[in-house]
Amino acid sequence: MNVTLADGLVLLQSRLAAAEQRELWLLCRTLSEGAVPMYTPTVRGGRKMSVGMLCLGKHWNGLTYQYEDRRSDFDGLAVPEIPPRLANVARAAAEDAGFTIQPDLCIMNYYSDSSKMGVHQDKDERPETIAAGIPIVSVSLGDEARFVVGGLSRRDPTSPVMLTSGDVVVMGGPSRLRYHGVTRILPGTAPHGTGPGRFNLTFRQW
Ligand code: MD6
Ligand code: FE
Repeated sequence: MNVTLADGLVLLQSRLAAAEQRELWLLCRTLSEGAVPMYTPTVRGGRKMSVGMLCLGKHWNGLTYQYEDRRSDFDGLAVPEIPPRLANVARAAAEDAGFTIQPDLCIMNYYSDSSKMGVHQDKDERPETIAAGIPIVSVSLGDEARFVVGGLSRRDPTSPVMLTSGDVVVMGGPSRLRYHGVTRILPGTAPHGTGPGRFNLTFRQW
């Protein structure tokens, strides 16, 4: 079921069937344990994030907040391509929400029981992409998460949205720069064949 939460902010509930969730979970786990593995980023200011991260297509550098072809803030390895299977999921979901995206990068984050994501705006993509309202497509797999979404000012109030495995959020148009974050993970809620923990994949057009 598609729920429009605000202009340009669409929640596609149960977008992925159970078998597809399991297939994508396995793909994420395989990628995160591959030759270019998932790692724990240290961000500007020196704090470690509580999530594991693996970028595909382009690497998001947590020290410079810029995208690059090699992980210069970690091990210098070249970034793996986005598997076409994953890019297709993002393109189709965006279309279903009334948007078009050519995803050329994906940030895969792994949440354990205690992981969180502070409230932030996603504004490190090209100014032209952001100005055009080209969306970010977010795919959730595994444990349920309490996602919070606010307005265009950090001071705006936030509302909680529970994201379960197989849900997709499309954030574009006038909602492209909304503040949002993840305040908690609900351990033990992952569907059979996914989990433990949660993968979130955000597909972006640079
Ligand atoms: C998460 N999601 O669900 C974090 N960003 O774990 C995001 O940060 C996000 O869901 C941009 C657009 C949609 C999102
Ligand atoms: Fe985000």
